[in-house]
Amino acid sequence: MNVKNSTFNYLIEKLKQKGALYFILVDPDKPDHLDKLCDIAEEADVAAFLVGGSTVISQYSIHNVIQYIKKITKIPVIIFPSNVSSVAKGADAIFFMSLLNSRNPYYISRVQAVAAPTIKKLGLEPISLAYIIVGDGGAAGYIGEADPIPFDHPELAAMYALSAELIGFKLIYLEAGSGVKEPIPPYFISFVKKIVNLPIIVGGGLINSENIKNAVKAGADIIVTGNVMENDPNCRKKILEFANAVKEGVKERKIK
Ligand code: 1GP
Repeated sequence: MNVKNSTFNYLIEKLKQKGALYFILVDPDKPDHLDKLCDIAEEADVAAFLVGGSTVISQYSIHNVIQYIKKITKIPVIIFPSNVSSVAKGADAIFFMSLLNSRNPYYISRVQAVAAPTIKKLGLEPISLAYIIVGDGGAAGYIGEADPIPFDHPELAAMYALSAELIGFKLIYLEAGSGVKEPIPPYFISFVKKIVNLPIIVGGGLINSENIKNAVKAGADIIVTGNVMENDPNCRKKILEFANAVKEGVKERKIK
């Protein structure tokens, strides 16, 4: 892969231009309304599709969803893996992620060792990502055997995020867990943002424009929504609204 043309470089360039980006997460086991999501994504300026989920059943379903998205749109597709079984061909990149606050070394470094040869063989672009689970943590926290960081201790997340930056990770993902009732509060995001220079992805429980705008205002660089689009026949309207909320959040940021 030519470094200049990498998905990571494309995202960083786009982030510089726009100030914040919007990603849509597709669970390959629940690809409802995927046609509608793909149709509207370019108009909404969605920066990437993430494909994955904590309980993904098969490599086959991931591969099918990647192929489907790529037939309809040119938006990059990034695998958001939960295990070795998520490594599939056809994506533009894969988050090569370590769950930093897991209690189990498997999710910190061992699964990465098992997956690395296949990632290399398939020619997937790895984007190193420090995954930090906070708040409820949802299924990701349970499966990943995490010690989720409570919302009243953002300094603990900042310590993990800073260590990730010093190690050389390229992105931070603050994850509240898919479908959780409470998304990451703005003060928590701001605290981490002040400490690290890496782009921060925020996801989990962001279900309306207000949540999204506030997260971006607080310093989130990339917003991810997944669950809220599933089973929603009005998902096209919602995508446009959410993409607009990301733009509004950038305009209202105090620290640019
Ligand atoms: C989950 O952060 C993502 O890994 C998205 O969460 O499904 O709650 O939008 P939602």
